[in-house]
Amino acid sequence: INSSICSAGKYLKININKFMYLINTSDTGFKCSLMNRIKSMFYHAYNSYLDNAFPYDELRPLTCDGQDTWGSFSLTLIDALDTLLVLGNRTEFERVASLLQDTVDFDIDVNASVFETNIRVVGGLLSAHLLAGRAGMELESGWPCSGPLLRMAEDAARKLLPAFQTPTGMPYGTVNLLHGVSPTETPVTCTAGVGTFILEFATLSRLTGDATFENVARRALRALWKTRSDIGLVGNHIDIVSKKWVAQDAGIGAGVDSYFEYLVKGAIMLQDEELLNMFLEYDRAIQNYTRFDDWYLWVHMHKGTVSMPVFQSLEAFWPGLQSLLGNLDSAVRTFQNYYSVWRQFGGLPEFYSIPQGYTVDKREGYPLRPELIESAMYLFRATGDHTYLQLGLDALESIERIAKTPCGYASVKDLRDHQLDNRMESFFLAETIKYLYLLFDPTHFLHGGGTEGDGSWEEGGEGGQCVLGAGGFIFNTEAHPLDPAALYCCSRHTQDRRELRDILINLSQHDRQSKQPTKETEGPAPESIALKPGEKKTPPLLSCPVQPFSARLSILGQVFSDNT
Ligand code: DMJ
Repeated sequence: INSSICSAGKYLKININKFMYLINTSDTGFKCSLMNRIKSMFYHAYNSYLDNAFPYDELRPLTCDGQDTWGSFSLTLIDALDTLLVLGNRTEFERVASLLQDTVDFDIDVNASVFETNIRVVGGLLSAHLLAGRAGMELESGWPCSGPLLRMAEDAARKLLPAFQTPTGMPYGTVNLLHGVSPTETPVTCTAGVGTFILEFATLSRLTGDATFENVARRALRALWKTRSDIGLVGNHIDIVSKKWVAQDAGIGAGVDSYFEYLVKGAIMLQDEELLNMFLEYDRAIQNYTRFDDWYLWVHMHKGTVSMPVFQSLEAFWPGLQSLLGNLDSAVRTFQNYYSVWRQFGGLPEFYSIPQGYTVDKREGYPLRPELIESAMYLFRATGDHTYLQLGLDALESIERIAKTPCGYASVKDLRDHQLDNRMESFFLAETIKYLYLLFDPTHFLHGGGTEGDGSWEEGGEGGQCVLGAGGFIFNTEAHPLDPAALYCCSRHTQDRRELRDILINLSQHDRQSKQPTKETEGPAPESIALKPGEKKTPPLLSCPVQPFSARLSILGQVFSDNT
């Protein structure tokens, strides 16, 4: 990866012009130095976390120490793991993958956010598991349908399952990892906290063959869908037991954002029309009631009247999502609005009052969020327009200038005077830096379409190869890439195992029957196999017609030992 960025002539020839145009320089080393600056940014924060904060969840960049925030599972290290590979550091990726296996324990008496644990921990481990082949790690037989990081992800996700045991199927927001949901737990969950599971949970189910995870995520999504208002909108917080909307502001930002993101990405990853149709119906209402001059406001979910004419920095993922759906014109215009706010402040304030054109009281901070850079990455990929690279440069400069401390990068408390907070959220390494790097590296394997064998997985038998990465990657909402091809391969693998189980059951039943003589075996000749009128044909036990039985034996070699 390093060499493709900095020295491969073929690659530079394609991309130099874009950068000449952008930075007005003929120095081909500039691109290399830009990539290296992003890497330096990563390692400044990452090394500082390891030196001063590990095994705590987060680094405190002003006091140079650590703290537990979202749990007690070295969150920053889990969240940053796949970024190491994205930046090309295979050895550190491998070291940290095994360090985490040795040190992280989810059997702990900690109240954890179901949402955050899913997107950061389950998502981070799943993506690292899926990238382990590409990292050149030794893989256990059966990978990607099994492996130590997958087992860790499953372990973490199982701890979240008690939260879904509710009358509606919509989950509680918090769960104790040891004891389950507290009897005093509030039933009020934000919309994103109900609808942001399908990517990770379907991945888990399809890799492991245990449908439980996907089923609970789908049940929650369907329950939420039924609660939409007559005008087709959802609010911000819902009582997951009574299904009453507690906060009735409808919008695309905080509390809701990743619900919409997961309907779209879930539809793409799982080729699922039900999810896409849900999103499209929401989108009609969103465009109708909340969009004004390509800004998106907050409105009352039942009446459609404006409740908050505010832009929130979390909403900046939206143009990227629109570009995934092909709505480029609208995405570009909305991005321009948001980028104008970035230019005004050198970052995105958490809230921005659209009528006043200024920050909102107590919401002037910029905690180094990724969303605008994320959208820039998608839009640059879709359009090739250098505006998006310019945003990347602005972000790099701004973060270096405002947020860098001797010990890492600090959340900006107030964009007006650049006061800092003693916090570096794990998404800075998981998302912000990853998207920045990917923005400037359009040929990176994560941009999809790669069939270059690296990391491919031999399915075995006569079925041919299963090439990972062949269908591109879907990023979860914490920027952890998931590989749809792996889901497909492992679903087939599970199907094969089920078929084998059926064969074994059938054989053993047949064996028992043939040892106990019955009337049929002693009696008249068997009946004709022709169907009687009105009779339906039962499907054969083996419904996969192409492979000869000998090939099936070799696919399932662990189970049969061929002694002949
Ligand atoms: C991340 O944890 C995720 O992107 C989430 O969906 C929203 N907030 C942060 C980043 O801003």
